[in-house]
Amino acid sequence: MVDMGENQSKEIDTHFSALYSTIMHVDMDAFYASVEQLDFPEYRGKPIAVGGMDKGVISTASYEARKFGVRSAMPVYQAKKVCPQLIMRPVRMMRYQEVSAHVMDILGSVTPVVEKISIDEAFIDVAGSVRLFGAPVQIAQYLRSEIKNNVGISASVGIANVKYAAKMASDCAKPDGLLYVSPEETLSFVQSRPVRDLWGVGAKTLQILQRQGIHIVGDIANISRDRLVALLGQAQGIHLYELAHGIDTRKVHAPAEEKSISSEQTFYTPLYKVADVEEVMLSQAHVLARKLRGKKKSAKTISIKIKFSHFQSLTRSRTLIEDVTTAEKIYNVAKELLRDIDVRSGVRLVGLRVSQLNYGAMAQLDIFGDSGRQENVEKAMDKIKDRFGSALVSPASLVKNELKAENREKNTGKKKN
Ligand code: TTP
Ligand code: MG
Repeated sequence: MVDMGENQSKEIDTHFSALYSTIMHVDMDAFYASVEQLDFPEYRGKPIAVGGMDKGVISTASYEARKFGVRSAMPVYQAKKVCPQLIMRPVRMMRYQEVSAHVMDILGSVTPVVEKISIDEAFIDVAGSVRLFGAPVQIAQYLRSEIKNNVGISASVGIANVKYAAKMASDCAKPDGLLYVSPEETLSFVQSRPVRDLWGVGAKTLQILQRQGIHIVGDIANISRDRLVALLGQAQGIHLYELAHGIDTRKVHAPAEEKSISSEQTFYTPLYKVADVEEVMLSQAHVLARKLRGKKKSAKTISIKIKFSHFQSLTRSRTLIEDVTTAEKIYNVAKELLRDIDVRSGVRLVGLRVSQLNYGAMAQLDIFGDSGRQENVEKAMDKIKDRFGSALVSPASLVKNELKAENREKNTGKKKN
C-alpha cells in the first residue's frame, strides 16, 4: 500500500502492467468550506463552517473546525457550543458548481471515463490512460497538483481495483492525501475497515450489524451468506457478502460516448457555385472544430453531405492518418471532397460531419507543429467568442459567410445541428 501525504514521495514503477489498480475515487476536501477559504483568504487556517441559513444545520466544516468536533448535519447552535470561535458562511451553490465543473474538467483531461457521483466526487478509470500519462499513482499525483495549482483547493484520491475499495481508500487518505491499494492488498485493506465506511451502508443496516457484534468488514466475511440474508434481506445481504469478499463488478460509467458531430444547413434558394458551398463548409468547419475543442476531442474521419435540387443526395468521406482538431484542416479536407462533385444543378443542403472521435491527446502532442499553432490560434478565437459572442472574431472569409448566412436565414429555412 502506498500512502502519500503531502510531503511524501516514493519511487514509482513506470512500467504499467495489468496488475495495477486503475480505479480512482477523487473527493475534494471539506469542499464548500475550502472554496470559502479560497475566495476569502481571511478565513484560511480558521475554523469555518458553511450552511445554517435555512435549516440551521452545518453543510460542511473546515478541517480546522472538525478538530473541535464540528460535523456535517450538526445543528449550528451545537457547533457553536463545541467551537465558540466558529465562523459561519452562507452556501454559495453557483460558485461551488463552477469550481466543481473546473475539477471535473481536470479529471477529464486524463481520461474520458469520468463518473461524477456528487458535486465534489467522481470515479475515474485510468486503465486506458497509462500509456500516455504513466502509472496510476503518477496520474493521481498529477491530478492532485493540477487541481491544487489551477483550482486552488485540495483533493484526496483513493486508488484500487474495485470501486468501493477506491472510495474507502480516498476516505483513508483524507485530508489532502493519496492512497494506492494494489489488487493483492484489496481484500485485506477492505476487511480491516469499519463497516460504516462501506459505500451504501446506511444507519439502519449499520445498527443491525452492530447489534450482532459486526464492526469491521472482516467480521462480515466471517459469517455465512445465509445468515446475512436472514439479517438484512436478499439484496442487501448478498451485496454485503460480496463486498466483504472483495467482489464488486460495478464499472466506472462514463457518459455515453458521442460518435460524431455534424452541422447541416438547408437552402430554399439553391446554391449553384462551388465557392458558395465552400463558404458554408468553412463556417461549419469552425462550428465543428470549436465543438471538438470544447469536448477535448479530435477526429479522424471527415464527411460531407450534399443534397441537390432534384432531391438526390450523396456523401463523401475521408479518414485521415492523423487526428484533426482545427477548422483549417477540416475545411481543407471538405474542400477536396467537394472537388469531384458537380454542384451546377443546385445544392439544397450542405452538411459536414466529423467522426471517429478520439480523446484529444493526439492533437495536443502536435502542439509545437503547424497544426498546434493553428489550434492555439483557433483556441484564442474560441475564448474571445465565449466572452463577446461569435460575430466579432472570425477569419475574413468566414465573417463574410456569417453575414450571408444571416441574410439567408431571414428568407430561407436553416437547420443546424
Ligand atoms: P463531502 O464530500 O461528504 O464532504 P466534504 O467535501 O465537505 O469533506 P470531506 O470530503 O473532506 O470529508 O460532501 C461534499 C459537499 O457536500 C460538502 O462540502 C457540503 C455538501 N454536504 C452537505 O451539504 N450536507 C451534508 O450532510 C454533507 C455530508 C455534505
Ligand atoms: Mg468531499
